[in-house]
Amino acid sequence: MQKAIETVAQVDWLTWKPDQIATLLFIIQDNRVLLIKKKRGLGAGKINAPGGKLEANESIETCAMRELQEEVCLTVDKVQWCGENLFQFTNGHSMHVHVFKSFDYQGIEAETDEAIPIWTSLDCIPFDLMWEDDHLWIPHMLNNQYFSGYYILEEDTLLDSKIILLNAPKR
Ligand code: 8OG
Repeated sequence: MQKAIETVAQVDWLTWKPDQIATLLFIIQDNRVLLIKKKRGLGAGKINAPGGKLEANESIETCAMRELQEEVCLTVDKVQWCGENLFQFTNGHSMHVHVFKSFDYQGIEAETDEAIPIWTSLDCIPFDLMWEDDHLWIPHMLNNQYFSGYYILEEDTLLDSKIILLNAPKR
């Protein structure tokens, strides 16, 4: 019988192909970051950053900007790539999430069917209400360290992780 995947080392990440590509976008201004309470989709009920799945014929940057607009009604002109998270779930699902940030935005944030916007002090990010892996990589993003993170999750439970800091952004 094939051994169930429980550790990052069991996956051949060089040939790994995600089922889905998605993005997250952190808007940072005046020592605060814009988070959301997600109302639906994967991770509903959790606090996260705006983001979502890549659509056909869309760049990851466009996806990040579109999801921000759809979820909290804000517009940004450009985004900076910060890192990537490669999630392998034990049920076979896999997702490659590109993380971006932006320091500028236009508009006034508003609640939508998808999310409630929450401006949060950078000192008080509520990691206990977020995905279990977030406390491992969000500090690198806030310290301007590019990263590649590899994770094994059993539904919401993080089984194993490895984070590699990069010398340069991949995008
Ligand atoms: O389209 P939908 O909102 O369902 O896409 C899922 C979103 O959830 C997408 O933005 C990526 C994000 N996401 C995961 N896993 C994790 C995680 O472990 N941490 C964070 N912060 N976001 C995650 O799919």
